Amino acid sequence: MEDLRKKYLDLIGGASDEGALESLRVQAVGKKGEISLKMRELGKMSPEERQTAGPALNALKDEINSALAAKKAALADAALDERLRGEWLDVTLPGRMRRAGSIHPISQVTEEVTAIFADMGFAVAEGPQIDSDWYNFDALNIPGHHPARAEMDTFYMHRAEGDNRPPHVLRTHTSPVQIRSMEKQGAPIRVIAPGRVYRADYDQTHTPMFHQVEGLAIDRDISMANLKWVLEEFVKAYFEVDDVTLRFRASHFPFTEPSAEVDIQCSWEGGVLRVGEGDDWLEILGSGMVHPKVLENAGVDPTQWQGFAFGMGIDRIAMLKYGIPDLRAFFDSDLRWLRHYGFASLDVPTLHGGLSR
Ligand code: 2U9
Repeated sequence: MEDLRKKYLDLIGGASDEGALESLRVQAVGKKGEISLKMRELGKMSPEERQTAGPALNALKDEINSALAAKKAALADAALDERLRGEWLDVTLPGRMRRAGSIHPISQVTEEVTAIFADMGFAVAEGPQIDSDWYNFDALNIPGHHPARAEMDTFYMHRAEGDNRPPHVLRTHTSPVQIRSMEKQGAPIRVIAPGRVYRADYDQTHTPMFHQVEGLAIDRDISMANLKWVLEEFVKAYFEVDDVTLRFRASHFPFTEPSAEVDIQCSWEGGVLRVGEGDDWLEILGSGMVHPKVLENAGVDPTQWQGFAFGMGIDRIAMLKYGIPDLRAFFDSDLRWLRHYGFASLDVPTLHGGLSR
């Protein structure tokens, strides 16, 4: 009996799963199990023998049943432990960051500029990026022989042999948009024309495609004084300063007379640009009174109307405001650059703390 006890307790202790335990149960205490057979043999025993063997067999049966139940519970615990180990979750891990998209700095600056001029009554005009050489050059008082045509590194559209339609170009400035606006609505007019322009040039400060915003204000008695006020208001609003001095330097453009390049007062200290303080100058735009020939070319009578025009590079003023040193950062599609300047999240950077060169 003791052999039987040891045999089954050992087997139960070594069982590796519930299936093995069930076979052992059948083998030991099942109807035809070893212990049950032994119990049947009780009938053949003498009353004395039966008196000791009976209770001993019952006790053995109970002990084996308890061992089976205990082992079953232990196996279930082990299985649960194993599952928990596999499904372990570290709730202290940082979450998976999702990168948020954001508006491109050129689009953002275009919107800023548009909003500032809208406050001063300028509507937004748009036009084709491929235009005839009339709209891009001749109407703006830049005739075929004019050096400005060569200087602008113009992209010409391909023309098939024998196609004698006038040449078309990728616009080199947004000025043709304003010629079309004047043709359409006549004077008086107050518009800005932001958009893409193209010149065959590529280095640290030039890309073959860049963005301009030009402005035009035509009325009976618009003067350079109005130009000065509008540009001062623009520079203060755009660079978020209370005061700024502008310097008008005499210049020459075929489409304006007189013409002036405009510098803004600034300081460069420790590589940081501050607009509206210091005694340095930063050239940011060109301007002038619209040439009478240009008005005439756009169907506006220059004996009745006059006004100013100006132009500036959006990419350039974006670089200055947000401290981006290389124009190519905008277009090389390397998002790390844009992220570095604060444009790859939904954060909108500001001038606080100055700008780095
Ligand atoms: C019309 C008449 C006149 C627009 C003007 C400039 C001066 C100018 C440059 C600034 C930097 C181009 O992007 S840039 O390289 N522009 O200096 N633009 S006056 O004059 C016009 C425009 C339209 C009908």
